[in-house]
Amino acid sequence: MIWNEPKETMSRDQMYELQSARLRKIVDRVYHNVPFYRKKMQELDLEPGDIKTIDDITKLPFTTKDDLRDNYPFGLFAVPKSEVVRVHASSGTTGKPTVVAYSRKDIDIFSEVVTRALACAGITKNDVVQVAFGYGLFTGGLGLHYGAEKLGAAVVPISGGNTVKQIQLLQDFGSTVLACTPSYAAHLAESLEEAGVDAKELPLRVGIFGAEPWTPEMKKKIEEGLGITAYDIYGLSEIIGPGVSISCEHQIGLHIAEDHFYPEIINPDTLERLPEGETGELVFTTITKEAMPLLRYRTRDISSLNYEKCICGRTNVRMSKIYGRTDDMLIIRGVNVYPSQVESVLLEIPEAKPHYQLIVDREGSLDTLEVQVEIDDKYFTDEIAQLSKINRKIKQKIENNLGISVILKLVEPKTLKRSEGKAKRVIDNRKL
Ligand code: DLL
Repeated sequence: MIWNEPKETMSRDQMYELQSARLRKIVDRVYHNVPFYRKKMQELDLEPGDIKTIDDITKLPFTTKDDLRDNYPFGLFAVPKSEVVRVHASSGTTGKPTVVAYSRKDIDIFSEVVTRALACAGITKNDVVQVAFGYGLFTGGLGLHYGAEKLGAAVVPISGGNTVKQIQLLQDFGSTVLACTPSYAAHLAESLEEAGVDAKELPLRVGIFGAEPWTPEMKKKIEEGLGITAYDIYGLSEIIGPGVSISCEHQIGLHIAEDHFYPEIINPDTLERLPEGETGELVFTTITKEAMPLLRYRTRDISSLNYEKCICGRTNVRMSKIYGRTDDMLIIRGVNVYPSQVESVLLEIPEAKPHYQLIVDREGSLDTLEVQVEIDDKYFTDEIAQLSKINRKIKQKIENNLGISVILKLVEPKTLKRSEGKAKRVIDNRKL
């Protein structure tokens, strides 16, 4: 179902007009209300009047996560603090968290875009939505919560973790929708099996998964394990949270709520804007945000854009599934490696579980990559010869895919730490 037909099926010309009008307004607001942006624009010799259509967006300055940190906590607010009704924050691995703020209207838009996303995944007021994203400063829990409520569905706000309880509620409440990170969904599928519960017997039918990269192979595995159809929901706190985009039933890219979040793809090195279809760094401008609008925010996520009308009837631009982040990419002995490549390989090997960890180190001047992989219970044995054979097989497949040699370490079933939220796949000891 299309929740907001006028906004999700408007012609490209109408969208152009709408985005242009909204951009003019937001640029004027940040210029007058946010000293950081006024300074940046003045440095570029720009005035609000120079921005006439959405095409003029390329004249505007970029915003980075460092800019948010430098203005911690409230330096980028475009409204008085009294207009702020909620804040969220992302923890970040180093230093201070980044803070984002919402006015009442921002919160309404947040709910609206999540509602659109859930409707896009075929969810209706008759569904029971188990929200297993974390509630708190993270935007996942509350974001899905209010979107599902607005849709009229019954929300089960269990938050992340507590797997035994998750399983109990899936059974007792008959949840039809599960919302969580894909890594936690994979863990739940396994836990159900261990508990002797046949997931296919449960009323569960749809998964809303996101907040971290996951491969198409992982999607298939989770769909089979839980007996559901999985949808890919994308978003980031700086822009609003979940609901920036979602895949539809045709699963060819994720529809962006572009009447609120204007996307661009740039070359991360030259910062040049790339044409439709090319892969690069995704950049968003929040064209309706009140409390903390951001101009050309560099997400570090790698994607591409497709403006063709979708078979589902939506005209909103689609972004391709996120392959990884520019800062996820490891450079090992000069070769670019993404954790998702390892995931794809492991999911094709029956002896391996998709639970893995990459440990990067440096011996002398040489980088090393250790891949720790959990062996499937069914293949676990005390026989060293058998284990070495499996080890060689996995090592070779990974090396063929990555194009570099790796140290492969098989670990016993269930020894790698399971994530309840975003999985941490890489430990890079070179930075220590
Ligand atoms: O992860 C918001 C969210 C919550 C999205 C629940 C989806 C579901 P942050 O914590 O700020 O916000 O992290 C944002 O997570 O820049 C991506 O790198 C990654 N990410 C989010 N969704 C996806 C996805 C939330 N569907 C960062 N696929 C983003 C791949 C994703 N990566």
